[in-house]
Amino acid sequence: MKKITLAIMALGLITGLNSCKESTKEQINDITDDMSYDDDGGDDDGGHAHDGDDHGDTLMVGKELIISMGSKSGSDVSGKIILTQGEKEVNMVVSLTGLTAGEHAIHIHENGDCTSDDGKSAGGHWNPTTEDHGKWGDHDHHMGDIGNLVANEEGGATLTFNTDKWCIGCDDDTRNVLGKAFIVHAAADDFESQPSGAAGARVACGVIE
Ligand SMILES: [Cu+2]
Repeated sequence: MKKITLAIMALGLITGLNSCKESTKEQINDITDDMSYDDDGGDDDGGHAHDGDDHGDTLMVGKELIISMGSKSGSDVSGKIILTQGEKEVNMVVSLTGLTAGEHAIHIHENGDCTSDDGKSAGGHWNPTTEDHGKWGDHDHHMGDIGNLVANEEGGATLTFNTDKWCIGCDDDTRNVLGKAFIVHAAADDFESQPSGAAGARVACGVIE
């Protein structure tokens, strides 16, 4: 954990002045440890909060969305996802119940539409940069390729995820998650099968609004 944090901080220092792209971090099933990933802290006090970035718009820092996840495909899954816009990153906290034990893919899909019983009204993966499906952080992945969460024996799952590749309501369509939908699947994402990781039925859906 320490090495990872240091590596991320070093990377942030190297790339921080001209790009925010590489500081994405991921945590699985580990909410309380969130602060250890904060690459804003410590020695990074150069004050380049917004003046150095090239995103071309103002982020709505502090904006919070609480997305209610509804069951799909006859599942018992329910819960919520909280999105918060930070100064650089969007923070996502997922809490779900009613899952089968084990791994389940979670993605952002392109349509903010959860009306169909099978969740397919949400369309395919949100992929504004037209890359192949893959694992977050690898060379190719969709902007909606969050990954897998793990449900315990009681069917509960939590996930915390932070990224500066998203924004809530900014003008950049390749980053703005508003109007899309979260989908949780019956099975795990294999990070290889195209176009969506062979993750099976859609067991929960929630519109990001
Ligand atoms: Cu999906």
